[in-house]
Amino acid sequence: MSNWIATDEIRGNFAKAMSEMYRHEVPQYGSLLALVEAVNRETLDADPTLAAELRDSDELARLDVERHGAIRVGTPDELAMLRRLFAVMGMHPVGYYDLSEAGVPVHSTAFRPVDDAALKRNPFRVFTSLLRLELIEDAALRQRAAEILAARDIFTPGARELIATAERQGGLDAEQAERFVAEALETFRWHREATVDLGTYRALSDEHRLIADVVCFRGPHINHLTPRTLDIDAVQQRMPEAGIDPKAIIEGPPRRACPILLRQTSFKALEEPIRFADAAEGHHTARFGEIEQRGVALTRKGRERYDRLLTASRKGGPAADNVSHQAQLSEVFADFPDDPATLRRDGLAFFHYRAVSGATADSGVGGEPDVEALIAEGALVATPMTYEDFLPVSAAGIFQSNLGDGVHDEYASHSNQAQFEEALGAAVIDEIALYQQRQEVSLAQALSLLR
Ligand code: OOG
Ligand code: NI
Repeated sequence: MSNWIATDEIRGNFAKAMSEMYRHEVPQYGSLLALVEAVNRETLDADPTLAAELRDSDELARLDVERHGAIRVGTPDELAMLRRLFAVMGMHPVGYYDLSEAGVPVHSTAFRPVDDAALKRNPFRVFTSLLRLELIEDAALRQRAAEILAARDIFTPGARELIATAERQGGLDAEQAERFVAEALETFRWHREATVDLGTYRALSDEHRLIADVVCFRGPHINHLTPRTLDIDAVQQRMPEAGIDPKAIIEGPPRRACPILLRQTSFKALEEPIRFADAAEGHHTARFGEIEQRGVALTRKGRERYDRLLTASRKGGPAADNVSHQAQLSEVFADFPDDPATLRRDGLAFFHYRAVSGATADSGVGGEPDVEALIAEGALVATPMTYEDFLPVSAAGIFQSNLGDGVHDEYASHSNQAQFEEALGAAVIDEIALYQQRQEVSLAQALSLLR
């Protein structure tokens, strides 16, 4: 056996180091964490059943730990190297998101743990976007941006060396893992100094604020971190009294008895002082804080229904405020089943199956197993499988609320997963196939115990 440090442990240490760095860099993020902690505590006090459930599933201790962060990079090489860096921490590219339709010139994936044990240990993921320079219409500006990007290296020599070592050895020992976390962290650090003069920054920013954010700095600063909240509606409502300016609406599905997919909200990005290469002083807004609340993962059929209802709810144009937005959503989503049994029987959501210890099966074992009968007789238990990914419409809303006014029209481009995967140097994992597989494995294991 090797003495390599588990990838789950490296990921946990990295997420912790990133959280500390970000709290130091963006003090308002610390205020958000304090608010989330207070709301989580009050929710648990008011709901002993929920508290017991979380305690039984070992969730309590790491409730306030971040669930995701996000970065944006400029070149295929940067993306491909990030894939190798994240792999050292057991994080792999899952899903493809095209944001160009929403006026954001990027496409993205999420680097995240994929198997049950790793997700349980620490689900930290990084939403990673690649700038699509080809969408910049002005040829001279496109060329200039490409040159600036070609001149930078967002990885330290130490990080490059340790990634190669991990690949060669098949892991890192304790000393190497500790150095790796410190070196990898450098890529995500904020730089107060831009690499370009103010004029270049302005030209890129006028094309799209996001282009300036990606191109003008030494690295892809982490632009937000996102802890988990047990009551996103309460945090949204209480942000102003904590001195935090929230985005207008909570993204995603409405509040449900049986939560589905992902609900998110953030505070607006802060204006931060920048020194430009020509010694000019200016400002840049990029960094913010976000919170998330996750529900059950939907099957393809469930997801299609979600997308259809979400589109229907947007027909009337944007709501005046979050309260009316949520009311509008709830009305439309009345058509979506809201109890676990129906979601499961209608094939709308994914579940984990577990054999009840000591149970024996009276129904159907030997022949074709009758899952419904086994559940009804108490031999088999199905629990909702948490959604681990992102939602493109929600992501676009998060991007836009943090890019300020001057929202760009839709880009005349199509989603291009093949181009993204070529840049990445690998195929992205299909998230639906992954949930399906985890469900099948859990069911097969449970049934084999009942035989
Ligand atoms: C990423 C925005 C998307 C989310 O939670 O949907 C995102 C970004 O602003 O770079 O993080
Ligand atoms: Ni996010």
